[in-house]
Amino acid sequence: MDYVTTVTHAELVARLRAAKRLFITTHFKPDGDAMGSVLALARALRSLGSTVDAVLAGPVDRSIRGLALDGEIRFVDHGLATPAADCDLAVVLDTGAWSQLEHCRDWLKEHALMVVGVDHHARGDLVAPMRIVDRNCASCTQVLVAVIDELGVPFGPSARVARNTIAEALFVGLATDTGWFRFSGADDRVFQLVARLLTCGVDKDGIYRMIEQGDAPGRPLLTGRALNSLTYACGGRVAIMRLMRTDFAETGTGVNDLAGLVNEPMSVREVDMSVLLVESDPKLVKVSFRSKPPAVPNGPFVDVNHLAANFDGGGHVHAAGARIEASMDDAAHMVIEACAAYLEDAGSAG
Ligand SMILES: [Mn+2]
Repeated sequence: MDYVTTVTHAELVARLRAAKRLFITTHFKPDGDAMGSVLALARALRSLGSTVDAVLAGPVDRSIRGLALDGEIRFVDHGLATPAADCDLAVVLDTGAWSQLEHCRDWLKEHALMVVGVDHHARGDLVAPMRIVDRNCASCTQVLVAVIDELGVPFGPSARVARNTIAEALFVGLATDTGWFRFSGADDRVFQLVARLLTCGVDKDGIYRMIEQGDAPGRPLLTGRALNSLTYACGGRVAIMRLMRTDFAETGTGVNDLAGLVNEPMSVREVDMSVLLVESDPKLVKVSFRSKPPAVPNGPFVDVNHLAANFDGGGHVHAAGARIEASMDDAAHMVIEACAAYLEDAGSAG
């Protein structure tokens, strides 16, 4: 079966309304959209009187942790995070991939009829038999807008700036998944939604400062290490950076300090895509792929979702990730080979 919508908004909302004790989660290592999605739906359902266990699993960047008020989110850094025994509905947001849901995968498989999903990714597994998937949305929070509207919950107060609202959570997902409205997914509908959210009192300047200007002191040092490792492949079209475990140790940083670092070489004119290789252990490398949108409307671009699939990874056309079980040198070699093969195919096809 394809990874597509299986229910109407009304049907999904009927399930949400009927539930008394909900479990809401998202992909391991949540980003701004995952966090914003969980927060937005949890706030909406709590405002209707439901009990919500909102769970984020794995490392969460410190820049977005501050979006949640005390007690709003259950952060589970390691191990399992499953619903309580009396849970009557589980909601999975911003992913449909079993590989990203290890913290509750077994529970979800055993209770499939109690699982609903909302997502905007192109690919996914059948985690949630009842799901809304809209790959034309720039963020999962954008998909949730119609769901929360159907629930009848207002996004926030109008005519005054307010923090910790549904509008703020929706805005964060939209802003972070579009690179603050620069990526190709930021179309006219996105800007119309932004206008609506600003009308609901979203403090965009305060959120920008919190999310984008909240780095730890070690982050510029880690960026320096990454840039120092920069090499180019495929005639300069592919930028590749490497970070070893020692780079984190010596700069006092961790995987929570990596947000956006892969984009650094995108400022170079010739670069079409950027790759960041991070040594996780001596035989495991985590890879982030990013690509630029076309230089001209409908022009060619690198589909990194397709590239990442070479390594059992995936994501979006301009942002994807994968894990390679190999040493850093071997992983780098494999990635360069895959990029070269892809660009050669694309060149001959075009
Ligand atoms: Mn997303």
